[in-house]
Amino acid sequence: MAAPAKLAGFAALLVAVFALASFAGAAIDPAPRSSGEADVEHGGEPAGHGAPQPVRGLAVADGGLRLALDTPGLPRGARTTLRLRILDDDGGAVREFDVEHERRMHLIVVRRDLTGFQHLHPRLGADGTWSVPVRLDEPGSYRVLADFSHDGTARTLGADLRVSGSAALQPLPAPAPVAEAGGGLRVALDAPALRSGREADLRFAVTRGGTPVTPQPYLGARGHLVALREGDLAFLHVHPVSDDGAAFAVTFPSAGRYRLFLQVRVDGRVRTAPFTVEVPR
Ligand SMILES: [Cu+2]
Repeated sequence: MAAPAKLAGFAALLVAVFALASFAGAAIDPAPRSSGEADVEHGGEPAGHGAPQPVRGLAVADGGLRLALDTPGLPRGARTTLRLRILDDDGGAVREFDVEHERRMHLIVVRRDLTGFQHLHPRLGADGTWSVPVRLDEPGSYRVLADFSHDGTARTLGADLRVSGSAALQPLPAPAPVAEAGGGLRVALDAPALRSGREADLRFAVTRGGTPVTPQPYLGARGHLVALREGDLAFLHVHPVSDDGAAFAVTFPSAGRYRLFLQVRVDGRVRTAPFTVEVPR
């Protein structure tokens, strides 16, 4: 009589153990399953040369390197320090990084609903630990994207970071051709004829009070663009296509919505203009 109940209990326990293992696996699995478009072979051709990978940042480990956050979570609303390391196959911290866009590491922190975007530049300690002050005001699950180049290969590894509390997740704002960047700055986006799988030129124009503003150099250019896909926060390869830094080439790998974060420096301060774009089939 008790057998089925026992079996059911055992099954429930198994499920619980499996769920726990899966959770731990998601957090520390050194070899996560690549999915679809992220699963691009590096082969002998380093990314960043030749055909760029269409998306990056979906995997916590790739190409023999792993992103290890010091802690899986951070406290809410407090100035704290985010620490991470890039580990090699032997578990040792990588200390040699190439300079890209004037920095050896670009760190994007953004909540899963694409709010709370931050672009940070951590400092590398002698032991291979990167650290940067950060403050996360809203609870929820965040994505940490570490963008760097090692041995001539550009990589973006991603890991989840949680801030405890009940998160009021926001819907993605509707697509709009103009965004406020703060400080009275408006940025207009000209994105003609977007098609999935096709490279698009995105052109930005910054104005204040209707007058064109020329941004100051920031990270070796007049602007910096980060493009993330709604749904999985895939990190798109973006490169500037004009000397004035007002245009970027992006290939949207699939139909759907993306969030663009254009960053410009004006009056010595970096401002961020966020845009939603919808890419048709
Ligand atoms: Cu950066």
